[in-house]
Amino acid sequence: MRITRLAAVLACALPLIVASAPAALAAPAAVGLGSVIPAPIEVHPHGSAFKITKTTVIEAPRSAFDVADRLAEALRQTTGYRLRVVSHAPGHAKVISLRTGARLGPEAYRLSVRRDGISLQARDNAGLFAGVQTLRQLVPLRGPFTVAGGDIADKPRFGYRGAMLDIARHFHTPAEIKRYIDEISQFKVNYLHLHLSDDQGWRIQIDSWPRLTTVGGAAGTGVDGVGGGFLTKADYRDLVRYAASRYVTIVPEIDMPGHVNAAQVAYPELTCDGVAPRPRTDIDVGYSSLCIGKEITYRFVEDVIRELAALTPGPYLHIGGDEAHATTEADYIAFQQRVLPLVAKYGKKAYGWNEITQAPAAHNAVAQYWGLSRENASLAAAVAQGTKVIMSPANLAYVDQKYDPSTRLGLSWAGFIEVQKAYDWDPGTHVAGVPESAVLGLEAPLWSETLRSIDDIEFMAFPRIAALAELGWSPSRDWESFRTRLGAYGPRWTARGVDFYPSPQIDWAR
Ligand code: IFG
Repeated sequence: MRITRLAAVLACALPLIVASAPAALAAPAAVGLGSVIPAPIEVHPHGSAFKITKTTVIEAPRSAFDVADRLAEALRQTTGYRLRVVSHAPGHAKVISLRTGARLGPEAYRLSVRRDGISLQARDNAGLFAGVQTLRQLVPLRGPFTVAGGDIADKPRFGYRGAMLDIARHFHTPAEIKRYIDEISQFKVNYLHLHLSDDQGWRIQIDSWPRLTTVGGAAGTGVDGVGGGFLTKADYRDLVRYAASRYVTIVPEIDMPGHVNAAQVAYPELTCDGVAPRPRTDIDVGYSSLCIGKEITYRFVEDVIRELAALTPGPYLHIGGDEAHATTEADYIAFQQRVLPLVAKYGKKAYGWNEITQAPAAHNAVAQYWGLSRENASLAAAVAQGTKVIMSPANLAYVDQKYDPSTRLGLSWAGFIEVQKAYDWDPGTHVAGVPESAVLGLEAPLWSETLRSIDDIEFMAFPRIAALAELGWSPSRDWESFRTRLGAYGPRWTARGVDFYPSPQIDWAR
C-alpha cells in the first residue's frame, strides 16, 4: 500500500483509535501525586487520572460549603470553569465530593482520586480545608486539568504550625495581613501570631488606654518614621474572622516588660520617673521597661490583657517577655509572677518568649524558644515542670534574616538563612532536654524593621515558610524531595503574583 494511501487510512482511523481509548490513556496528569508541600504522610499513586471539565461539580454538605467555596474559588481561578458547589450532585455529573464525619484525627484527611470522581473525607471542616490545600496543588496550572489517580492519607505531626508578623516596627494593613493569611494557609500553617506592640509603635486599639493608638499608632510611628497606623477593634475582629475562614488562629502579642517605649511615650505615668521618653524610630532593643514597682503598671497590664482576651477567640495570649535588659532579673521575675496568672484569669493560655521560664509561674505557660543554641537549661528545667514549647530558633526560623549577604532586606544578627538551612533541622529534637512530647510545634517570625510592603513580606517569607511548614506538618524531611517539589511549586507563586525569593538552591520550573 502506497504511503499516501496508508496515511489516508491512518488519518481516518486515528481519531477512532484515540476516542475509544480508555481514559487511562488520556494525557497523564501533569502534576505527580507526590508533589505536595508539605509532604503528606502516605501517597499511593494508582489508577486513572480524574479530568476536571466544565461540567465538574463540587458536592459537599451545607455545613462544609465554606470550605467547598474556597476550593471552588481556587479551581475557577485556575480552570476558568464554573464548578458549582452543590449539596447533591446530579447523577451523571463528574463530582469532587467533600465529606465530614470520618473517624480521623484533628486536621487529618483522606483524598481518593479515581477516573470518575474525587473524594475528600475528614473528621471536620479543618481537615477538609487541609485536604483542599493538597488538592489545589494537584491541579495543573494549565489544561488539561487532570488530577493524578491514587490515594493520599494525611495528618499533621505538630498541631501548631505558626507564622509571626511584626506590625509594630512597621504597620502592615489588614489587606496585607489577609494576603499573608491567604498564602501561609496554603501550606497548612494554622496560627498567625501578630506582634502588636513595641518600642516604635502600638498597633491595637485599647479602649481604656486610648492614647496607646492615638499617640502610639499615629502617622510617623515606626522604624525610620514610616509605617504608622493601628488596628481598630473592628479591624482586629475582621482579621480574626478572615483567618478562621482559612483555619488560621490569631495569636495576639503585647510585648512586656521590655519593648514598651511607645506605650510610655503615650502614658508617661508608666515610667518610674513620670517623664515621657522620646519616640523611637531606630531599631535598637532592650532599653525600655515598665516600672515594676508601680501599681499603675499592673492596672495597665490587666486592662490590656482583659480587652485583648475579649477580642481573641483563640486559646493563646502572648505577653512577650524578651530582651528586658532594662529590667533587673528580680523585677522581671516579680513582674511575670503577677502577670502570667492574669492571662489565665481572662481565660487564655499564657505564651511568651522563652525568657519567661525564669519565673515559676511559667510552668503552665507556653515558651517560644528563639535562642541560637541547642542547649537552654532554663527552658529544659521549665519543660520538666510542664511548660510546653514552640520552636523558633532565630538562626533557622527567623525569616527576617537575610538569605545571604546580598539580600537587600532583612537583618543578619542570627546569621544568613538560605532555604536549605531553614529546612534541615528537627523541631522535635532541637533542644536538649526538650523532648518531642513537650513541643507543640514551630513558628516562623517575620520582624518588620526592614519591611515596607506586602512584596517585602513575600520576598522574605517565601520560600522559607514552605520549608518550615513541612517541618511542622510532615513526619520526616528529605531535602532532595523538598527542593524538587519546591522548584515545581514556583510557577504557582508567579501565577498568584507572590514576590518570592528565587533561591539559587532550587531548580525553578518555568
Ligand atoms: N530580637 C527581638 C525582636 C526583633 C528581632 C529581629 C526577639 C524575640 C531581634 N526579639 O526576637 O524584637 O528585633 O531579628
